[in-house]
Amino acid sequence: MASVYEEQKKLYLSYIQITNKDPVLYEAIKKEFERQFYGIELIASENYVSPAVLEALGSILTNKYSEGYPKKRYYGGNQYIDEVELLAIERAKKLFQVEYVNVQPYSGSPANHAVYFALANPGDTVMGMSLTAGGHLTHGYKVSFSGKYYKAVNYGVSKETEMLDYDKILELALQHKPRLIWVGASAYPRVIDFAKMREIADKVGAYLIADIAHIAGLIVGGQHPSPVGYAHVITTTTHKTLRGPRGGMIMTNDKELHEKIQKAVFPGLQGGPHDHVTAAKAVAFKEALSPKFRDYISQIVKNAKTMVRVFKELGYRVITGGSDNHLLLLDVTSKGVKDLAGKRAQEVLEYVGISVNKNSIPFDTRKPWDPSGIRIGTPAITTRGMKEEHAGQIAKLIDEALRYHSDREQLDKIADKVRALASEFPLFDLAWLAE
Ligand code: DSN
Repeated sequence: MASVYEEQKKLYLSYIQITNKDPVLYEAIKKEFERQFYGIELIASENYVSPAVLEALGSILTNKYSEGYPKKRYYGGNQYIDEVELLAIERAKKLFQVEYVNVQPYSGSPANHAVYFALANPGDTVMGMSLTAGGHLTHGYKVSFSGKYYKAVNYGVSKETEMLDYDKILELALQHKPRLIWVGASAYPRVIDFAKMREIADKVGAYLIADIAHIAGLIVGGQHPSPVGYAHVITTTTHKTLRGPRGGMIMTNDKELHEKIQKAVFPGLQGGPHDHVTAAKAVAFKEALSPKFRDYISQIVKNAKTMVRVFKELGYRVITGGSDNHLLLLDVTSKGVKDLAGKRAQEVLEYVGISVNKNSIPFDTRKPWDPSGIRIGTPAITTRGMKEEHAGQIAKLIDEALRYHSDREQLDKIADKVRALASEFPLFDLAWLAE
């Protein structure tokens, strides 16, 4: 019987056979396939798309220019592109239970940029979670456009609980009276209280913008409360827990805000939408509407909780003491292994075939290029079919690799174990094709 690897490789090579005419590119893609197949992917923002999403991304829809919106385009020949975009919009509306959706943003940062462009003027005060506490660059970080063109005030987490401190956020909001308040994070393992954030926004007359890029899949899968009804505007990417193509999206229930956002996306910031990506978004939304997706999302959370438990048993400090979602933050310095912090941990784990990213922890005393922590996410391993027992095994492999980080012989043995575990799980869930 063919191994999982052989079956998957055959399938994948059939996708990329056309690039075989360009051997240099073909080899690079093939090697990346092998890295993905034999490796264990724990970067919390990454995932594996279905073959149907890949097909849509590779479709002839990439050939078309379609500036404008359905039924109101600048160029001719858009009758079928309109069908594709309307399908994506309808499915997104159903999935998130919202009234208005713009599916054209190229990714999360452009989506957020469009919200600033629509609802604030340069120089306005805006508030968002600080990058070091787990926020995103576009929520007002100093090197991003959001920190350069706007007066950004950052909120963080409580020193005791390492969780969002809503009293402090209110205090800051009352003091600075921001026009926009961003809520959402890239490295926050706990539930976000959107209702509380809306109360704060209302007290100062600010727009509340929820950036749900990381937790969009959890929201539609029933594992995190929705910001709908609380946030004035919601932005997301479509490629993280939502498991679609790289892309962005903006949602609202307010017609007036929607009209401003439409103008901000096009012609304000973008040109022609990427119609092949819009099609792939439509595919991903259909998949996310299926009952199977709810099971997938609930397994993501179970896997993250299992890892938390095992790491704690192994003596690590887990930031906030746990996880309610798809990720956890580990203080790798907490075991006291000599010469080990986030940077070395990321490198050594990469050596054994496990991908994570180094990450600052709240109130980190170390620099961002070599912080104290790593961020670990379970969306990708769960797509491959891994369950609690495998999540536990992976946590133990991580611990071994960190403890033996200077012992090449031991690391090679761990790398073999990682490869053996990964090889049992397909990258392509062929069951999606049958549905
Ligand atoms: N780069 C993404 C992440 O890893 O969370 C955020 O945009």
